[in-house]
Amino acid sequence: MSAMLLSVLSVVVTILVVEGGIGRPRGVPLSRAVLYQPGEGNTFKCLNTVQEFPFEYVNDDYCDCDDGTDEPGTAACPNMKFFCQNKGHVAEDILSSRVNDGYCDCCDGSDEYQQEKIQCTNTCDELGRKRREDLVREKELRETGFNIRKQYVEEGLQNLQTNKALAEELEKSKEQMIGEREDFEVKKTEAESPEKEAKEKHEKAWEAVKAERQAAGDKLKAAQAFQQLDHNRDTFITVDEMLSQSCFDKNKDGSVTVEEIKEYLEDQERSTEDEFLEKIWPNIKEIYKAPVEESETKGDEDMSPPSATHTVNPPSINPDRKQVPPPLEDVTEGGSPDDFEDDDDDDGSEDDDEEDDYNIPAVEDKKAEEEEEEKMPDYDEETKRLIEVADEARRLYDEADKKVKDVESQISNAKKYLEKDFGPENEYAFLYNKCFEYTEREYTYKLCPFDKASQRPKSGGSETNLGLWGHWDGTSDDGYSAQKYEKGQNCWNGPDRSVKILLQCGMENQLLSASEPSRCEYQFEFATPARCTQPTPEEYQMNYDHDEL
Ligand code: MAN
Repeated sequence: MSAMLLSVLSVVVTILVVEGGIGRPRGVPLSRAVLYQPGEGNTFKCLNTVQEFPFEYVNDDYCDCDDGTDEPGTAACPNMKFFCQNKGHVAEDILSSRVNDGYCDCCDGSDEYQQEKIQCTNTCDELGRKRREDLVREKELRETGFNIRKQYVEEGLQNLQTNKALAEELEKSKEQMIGEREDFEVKKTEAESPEKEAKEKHEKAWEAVKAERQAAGDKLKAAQAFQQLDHNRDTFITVDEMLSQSCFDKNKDGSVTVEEIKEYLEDQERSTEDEFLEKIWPNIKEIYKAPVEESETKGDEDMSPPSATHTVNPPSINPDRKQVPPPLEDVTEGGSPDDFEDDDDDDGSEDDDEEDDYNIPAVEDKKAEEEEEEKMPDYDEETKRLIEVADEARRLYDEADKKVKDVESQISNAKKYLEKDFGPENEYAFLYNKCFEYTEREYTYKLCPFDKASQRPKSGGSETNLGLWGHWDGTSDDGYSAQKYEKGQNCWNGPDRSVKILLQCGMENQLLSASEPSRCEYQFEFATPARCTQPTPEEYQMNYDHDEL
């Protein structure tokens, strides 16, 4: 260091702050003042090296010590700290490069002591006052929150015990209910067996009646067909008579040939009625079309009566008339023919039938009647009684089964509750089964703690699942400071949606914010009294004159 510089500095620089009886150079906190006392021969020993300089070198604006400790109050040594006492507010260390840089960094302005550059106003009292007010508010908030948290802890514990006891109790009643259900099941089986037997008997009888009716109907059709084909009424059906019926054009070449007819006629020239019914009708019944039907299909313009060669309708038979055979007598073993009595007024009156042909409502009535005929008749009284008994047994069984299922679901809910980690003192249990919403510009976000998180567009539309409860996700020393909801709806070309919830102390449970820092990875801020810890006196001591940092 030059002699001239030394002489200037010896006058100007080593400004000592004197406090509590111990002097200390500028920029040194009280706690380190003792390290800056002049040594033997008025020297300064660098704090981390063996170097030793005259004490005037301290804060002479020239970096002498390799560790920079000789310049606590200037910007001469790089990367050092300057201590602002900030009396009235909070003391702090600033980077030494900010000393005398023309900006006021310390609220007491102590970093800008070369007043020719800038004159700083001391704002520490004002800032300190504001901070004290903030701290008072924060302390109150924490105290209030903490008191609420205490209630949550109590309730959490109670709920835990209640659920435990409930689960045990429900398990017991479940056993009993299962026993009851078994009893009802036996009774049900006992009641269903005779019911099934009786119903089957009835249904079998009905099937037999239907089969019989069908056979009778078929026979009737065959007889009608015979009469329709026997144009000359000589009681035979001949190849010629059949040739005029286009339905027998087997190869569909547009003309009916003798060969085709003979195939149907079993290689005969003609057939008697008996033979027709037994052998020929089975050959043609699928393709046979009554002449009257053929003429009907030609269209409405053809209203003339069918020609004698083509269609001969025996007056005694109405082709539309479905003949219902008389009630069957004891068609199956144990059958109850009475059940199947036909209500049809089957007196064979031709007048009535002919009237029906030209009377549309009557045709509709007939249709309804036919539909009715297709329906199985009611069960007999005894079967009905057995069904009633079985219905009652089924009802009782279903009721018992529902009770078991209900109790199982209650047990599962209680267990789900017991398995959840609601915090070190169950203080978060209070939030279970509750949901909270937050609406921002585009979406309404919803959080149901320990269950799920979701997002709904404000403009309408369906809810998007952002994730299901996953785990606590705080820091290693404060694991309960955050939660993670994961495996939400997959993001197109991205991850499954997930949410991190940052918890903070608040007097109320409230979803404070929701954001999407990365696509489909959301972050919520949630305030809850459950997160409030008790304020300690140290945290809120209002002595701001301390200079420890
Ligand atoms: C939806 C929302 C958004 C998300 C996109 C991703 O619009 O879930 O939050 O970023 O999908 O495509």
